[in-house]
Amino acid sequence: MKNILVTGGAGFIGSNFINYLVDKHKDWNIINFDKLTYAGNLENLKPSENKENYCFIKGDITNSDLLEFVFNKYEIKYVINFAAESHVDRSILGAEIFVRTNVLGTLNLLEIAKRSNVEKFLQISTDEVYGSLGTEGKFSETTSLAPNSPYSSSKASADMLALSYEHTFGLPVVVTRCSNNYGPLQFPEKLIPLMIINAINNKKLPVYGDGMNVRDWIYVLDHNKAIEKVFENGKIGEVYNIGADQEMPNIEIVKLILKKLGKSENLIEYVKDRPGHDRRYAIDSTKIQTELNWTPEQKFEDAIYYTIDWYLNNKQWWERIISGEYQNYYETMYSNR
Ligand code: NAD
Ligand code: TDX
Repeated sequence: MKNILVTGGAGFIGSNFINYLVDKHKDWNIINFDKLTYAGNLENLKPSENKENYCFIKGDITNSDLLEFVFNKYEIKYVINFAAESHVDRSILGAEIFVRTNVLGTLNLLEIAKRSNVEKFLQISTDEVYGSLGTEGKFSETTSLAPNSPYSSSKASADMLALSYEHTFGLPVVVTRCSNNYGPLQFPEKLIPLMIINAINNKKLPVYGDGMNVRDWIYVLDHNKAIEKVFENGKIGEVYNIGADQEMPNIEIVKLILKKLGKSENLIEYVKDRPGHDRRYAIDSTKIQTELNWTPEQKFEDAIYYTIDWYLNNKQWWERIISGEYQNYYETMYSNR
């Protein structure tokens, strides 16, 4: 059995990762360690919760004592670190928790992983560490880091710390940097779920600036299949970019969502731009494609429709979140334990 600590496994990408892998790799014992912030949701893990090779522990990656206990108790030899504060707009409102979780939390994990002789430490990072592009070019693994938001700065710091632990102490670290994800279970603060839910509810769709900022989109399952490849075969000390070559200006996505839902474009509202808003991201993923034989399978035009249908068919999931009821429920449940 491989005992794998998956941090942040109750969030969007982490829960999709666990639900995808728990049956596929029965010899992977998945210990999901998550603080259950506003973004963590145990309901995401319904397909996994009764599996023998899965368990959940509520905890904060900045808590050394608890992590030390978990590493010893479960004889952790592998770490996949998804845990993070992940929303750029929130980092503009308050950066401190981003530094605490994304930087100090990652450092804490690295220290304990070093002491525990971990055999692989996979740091889940983002293309935002490279900064912003003009109309031409793509980010490669050798592009200099130039993060612009408190969020991306905290993620870049975490990347650098992780790689420094490989260089200095020989901790077997690998880093992935992925583009914007979309799909089921994404928290409704991010562009695609927010726009789908507002359109369903006939509320205004707030488009920042001129709507021409470009993101490079990847379906969450394609990202997770890439992480699986890197976890199994990625070379120690290396960085792998992950992307699906699907660049889209925000406004085109918003219009596509409205069209699919049969709603009027009058719902679009151009609002004040995000401060320091990165103009364009585009990922060159040649390295993972050639070295690890990974290719994205989903086309944006198909998977966006599947995603819209998922939100249409899972209203209860997001209604509980936007009403705040769900978070209160779990806080109460855990404080009573
Ligand atoms: P998310 O916000 O949906 O989930 C984050 C999870 O981490 C939540 O379950 C939360 O409870 C948990 N968490 C937060 N602070 C914690 C702490 N101190 N200790 C333990 N758990 C904590 O985020 P996501 O979109 O699933 O992103 C997951 C990872 O992937 C992040 O590291 C993010 O930077 C990275 N990433 C995201 C995208 C994207 O498009 N969403 C793209 C590239 C990389
Ligand atoms: O209401 C909105 N209106 C709007 O125009 C929101 C929430 C976003 N936007 C724009 C800002 C961006 O140009 O849409 C684009 C996408 O925004 P987000 O969904 O907030 O994602 P982004 O800022 O690109 O960051 C995401 O991708 C990289 C994730 O949140 C990060 O965790 C990941 O690292």
